[in-house]
Amino acid sequence: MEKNLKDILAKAEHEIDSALNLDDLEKVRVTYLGKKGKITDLKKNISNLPNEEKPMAGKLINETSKKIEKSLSKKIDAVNKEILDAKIKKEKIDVTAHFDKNESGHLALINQTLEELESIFQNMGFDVVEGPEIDTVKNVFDDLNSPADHPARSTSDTFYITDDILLRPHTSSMQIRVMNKGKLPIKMVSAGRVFRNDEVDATHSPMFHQLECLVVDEGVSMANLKATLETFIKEMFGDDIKLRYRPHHFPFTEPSLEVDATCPVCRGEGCPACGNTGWSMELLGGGMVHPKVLEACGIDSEKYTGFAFGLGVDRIAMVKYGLDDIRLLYDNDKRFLEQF
Ligand code: FA5
Repeated sequence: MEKNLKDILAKAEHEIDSALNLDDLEKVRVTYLGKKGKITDLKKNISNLPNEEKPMAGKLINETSKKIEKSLSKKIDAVNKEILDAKIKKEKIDVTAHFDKNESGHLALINQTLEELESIFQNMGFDVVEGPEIDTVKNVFDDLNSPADHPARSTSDTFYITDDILLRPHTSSMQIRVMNKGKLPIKMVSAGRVFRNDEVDATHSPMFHQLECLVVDEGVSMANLKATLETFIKEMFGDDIKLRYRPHHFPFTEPSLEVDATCPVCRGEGCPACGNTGWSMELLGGGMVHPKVLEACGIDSEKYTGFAFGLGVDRIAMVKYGLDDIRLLYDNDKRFLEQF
């Protein structure tokens, strides 16, 4: 019996040593300690032994069983540790490894342009004034000398909230708000969103941005308007950019004009961006403030004169960044946005 148990123990320990994984070890356990295992069989046979051999046989079988259990449990711990180590190694975070730096966003192109415009005008001594996107018919049309039958007043052009309240279709209502404060002289710009029932195309959007400029003082002339525009355009696009003035009509300025600039892509040579004209699309409308507008705001038009213009900010951004479609500014296409 003793010799048999020693052989069993030696064989079990060899199998435990050679086991590669938990499955192998389970097989060893079943072979020796399982319900039909070799040690279990021996335990069952004790009752068949002569009485005087039973105590010694029982003691030896238990000792062998305990040794196999101990070796098994030691090896199971070792295999489990190996598994854990391998897992940890695989999941280890290498803090020295190279990784792409965090992606961070930036101001939308239109906001970059608004900031640049405001900063240029601030450097020229203009106040930057904020105003509401929802305004009154009085500020948007009446006090700006717009005739009752002006097409811009119609509901097919302008978004009304009530008969008297609307989404401003231009920033010129800010002229009225500032002049009504009664503080002279005035030298201000005011930028923001405006809304029109315009069909969307490459150069038109129903929501776009304007920057309004207003100067009112004694002796303000068309020469001041031209000088301001030319200084601004050089700051924005460079020295070799010229402006083209075309006569126009606005109810709130007299005389009135529209302004284009040398195409900044080809610098006037003619290219696909400007349709080979050498000129940008229309950038702004302006003129000398109509005396009736000054009077509507309680300003003596005999003593004071003024100039005003309204700049299409989206179009300035298009020209500056060489964009051929205004929708690029609003599509939120990451491939486009990442370029700026
Ligand atoms: C006006 O809005 C006048 N209030 C401008 C003005 C101000 C004149 C002060 C005199 C004195 P106009 O509708 O032309 O004018 O618009 C001005 C500029 O806004 C245009 O030159 C153009 O650059 C831009 N613009 C007009 N409509 C759109 C549109 N749907 N989408 C994008 N930009 C537009």
